[in-house]
Amino acid sequence: MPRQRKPIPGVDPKLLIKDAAKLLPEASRRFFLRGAASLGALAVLSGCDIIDGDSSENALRVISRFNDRVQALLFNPNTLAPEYPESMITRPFPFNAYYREDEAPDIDGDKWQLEIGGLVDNKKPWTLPELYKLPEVSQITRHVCVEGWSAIGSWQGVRLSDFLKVIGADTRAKYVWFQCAEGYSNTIDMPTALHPQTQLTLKFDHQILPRAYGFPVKFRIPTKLGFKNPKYVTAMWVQNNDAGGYWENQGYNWFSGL
Ligand SMILES: Nc1nc2c(c(=O)[nH]1)N[C@H]1C(S)=C(S)[C@@H](COP(=O)(O)O)O[C@H]1N2
Ligand SMILES: [Mo]
Repeated sequence: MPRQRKPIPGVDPKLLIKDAAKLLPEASRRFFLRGAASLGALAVLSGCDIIDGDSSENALRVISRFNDRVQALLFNPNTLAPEYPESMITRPFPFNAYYREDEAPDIDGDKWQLEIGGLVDNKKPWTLPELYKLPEVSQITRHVCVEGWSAIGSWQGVRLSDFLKVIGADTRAKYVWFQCAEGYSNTIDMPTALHPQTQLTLKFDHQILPRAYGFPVKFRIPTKLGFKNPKYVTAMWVQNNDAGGYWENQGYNWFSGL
């Protein structure tokens, strides 16, 4: 069961909506921001008026549901999410999950392995020391959560497109599916998996990923909403069927991003 959240003090709904709008496809984003990023503009975009005046969470739900098919068509695999200077990193970076922080998976990194399955040549599982040896990339990007907050974080790890090459993944497959230690899961489309900023993440702010943010491995997908960024990942499958995910199965749209 998802937790009930209180409105977050100090979150400016207008700014949050602007951040979320950056995840919309180019054309609708322009329209949206021209309309002063207002809830009114959202109501027009979504063609409905379920939005109550000051609930940014509802607004984000609408963005999340906003016409899956149109989003998929407009997704530009070369559009980069904005990157920020170190001085803008949100500290402390928020923890979020469908449970409390002290209930987060506490994984033994020595025993953990990343299981690989589906349409790949090499299904050998990966240990942490093996993953730490792969070439590292870094990003400082904004994470936008449908529950009504956004924050800028710093993540390091392996570019997912490089990792898919290393394991001999068939990148003609349609989806990549992630399974997490506590039962969370989600699916992304292959163009998103191959996006240059999509990252198999091993570190936060150049330190080994803390438990709160997904130790030992999360996937950072800055072109997508927060719930498409799985933490505590235990398995990755390359496949042609859409396995959905935790939030997707509760009515959030599947695409949720650029
Ligand atoms: N395994 C797992 N991954 C998850 C979640 C979760 O509950 N379990 N929550 C998602 C949501 S809704 C958000 S906003 C981000 C929060 O990541 P953070 O704790 O690093 O801020 O993780 C996403 N990935
Ligand atoms: Mo989220």
